[in-house]
Amino acid sequence: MYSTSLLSPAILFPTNNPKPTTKTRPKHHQLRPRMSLNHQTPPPIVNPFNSVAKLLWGKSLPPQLLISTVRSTWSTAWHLMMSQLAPSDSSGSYTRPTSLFRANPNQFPGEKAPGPTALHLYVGLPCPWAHRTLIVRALKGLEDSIPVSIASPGIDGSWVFLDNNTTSGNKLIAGSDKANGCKALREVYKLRQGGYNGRSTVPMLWDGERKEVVCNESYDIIELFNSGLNGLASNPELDLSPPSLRENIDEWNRIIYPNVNNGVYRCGFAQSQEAYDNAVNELFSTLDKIDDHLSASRYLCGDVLTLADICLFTTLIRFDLVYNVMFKCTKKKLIEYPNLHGYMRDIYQIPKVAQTCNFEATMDGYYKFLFPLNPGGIRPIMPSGCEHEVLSKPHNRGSLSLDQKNVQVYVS
Ligand SMILES: N[C@@H](CCC(=O)N[C@@H](CS)C(=O)NCC(=O)O)C(=O)O
Repeated sequence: MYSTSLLSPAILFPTNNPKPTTKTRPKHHQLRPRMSLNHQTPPPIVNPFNSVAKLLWGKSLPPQLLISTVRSTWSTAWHLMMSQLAPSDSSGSYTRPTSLFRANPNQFPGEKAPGPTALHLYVGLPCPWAHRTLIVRALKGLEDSIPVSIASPGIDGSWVFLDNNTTSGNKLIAGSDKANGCKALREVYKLRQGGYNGRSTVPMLWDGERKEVVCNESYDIIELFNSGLNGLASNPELDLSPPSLRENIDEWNRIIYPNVNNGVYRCGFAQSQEAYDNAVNELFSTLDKIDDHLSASRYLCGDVLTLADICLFTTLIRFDLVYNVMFKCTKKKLIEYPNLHGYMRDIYQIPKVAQTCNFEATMDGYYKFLFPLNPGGIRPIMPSGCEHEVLSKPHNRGSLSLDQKNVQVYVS
């Protein structure tokens, strides 16, 4: 929509390199055998902006008026695009839209229980909220009963499906809509009775029998997967939200959701310095506290992995990969937190969890498709600390468990 070439360094800093002549050509070029009598040196690529810039202001910087005009045009365009991408309040703080379709773990009692494959899960791999549902689905052994379609970000940032149906071992990759054959997620939302014209977000749980959106709120979906569909699960004994810990889990969620899960978005989507300062300070003071807590506790609620850990994990695993750089969560890298990093590796190494992580898709999703935050679309190199090999290193957190067990997750 907006040409970023207006701001390209070529315009701001036009180069004045002499065109190569026969004299300046490197020797190996002169000696290259001629392939054809008609062979001609290809004409140098002329950037018309460079020529105009050279004509207008030569070697100096563009006139101040031009810079300030481009700057205020870009800033207006940026605010306009951000207001669509990330609605904010009057202070410039990001306010996440609420999800419209809610569910509860008792949604499908007795006779209402869906048959296998009546439910279908829609996700996108970069999305931390969708990632929660993939992990709980895997740990509960719901993969066969609840198939998944994986969307990828389209050019306008909305979720679309790809034609290909290739697989990559047991690694999850984006593909087509296996339930409804739609080209875009918004078309699936519209299939429901009464249609829909709100935001088409992932994760989304679809009921193929009723042709209805069951839920598009990640926490509701993971609660439902944890305890509301045990008849379909191959690992029904696993309880990631046992009644004895429920209060403790809620307490952690009340801290983690605003300051960490949504906190990184509050940093990245802030539209004023004040909004960013508040968000970033709250984020890092919360991470400091959690790191401290994890020095003596294997998981957030003690020795048992819970839904609160899954929710924290999907933000932590993206931290150094994207949030640290792109969302300006720069005070520290996650790898600098010894307890948090070990804790993240501990969860990453639980069987089936690593397969739900696709780092390339995650980096692409943020750096290439959140246009207003990275207009050049350049994807930085993967930080070495985020490689699978590093995440697979021993975490030694078993010693923090009272019973010294490895982990109380039994994967079928
Ligand atoms: N509160 C929702 C948030 C979901 C959400 O924001 N998903 C993003 C991807 S990370 C999305 O699909 N955005 C598309 C849009 O807003 O149009 C949840 O936890 O499920």
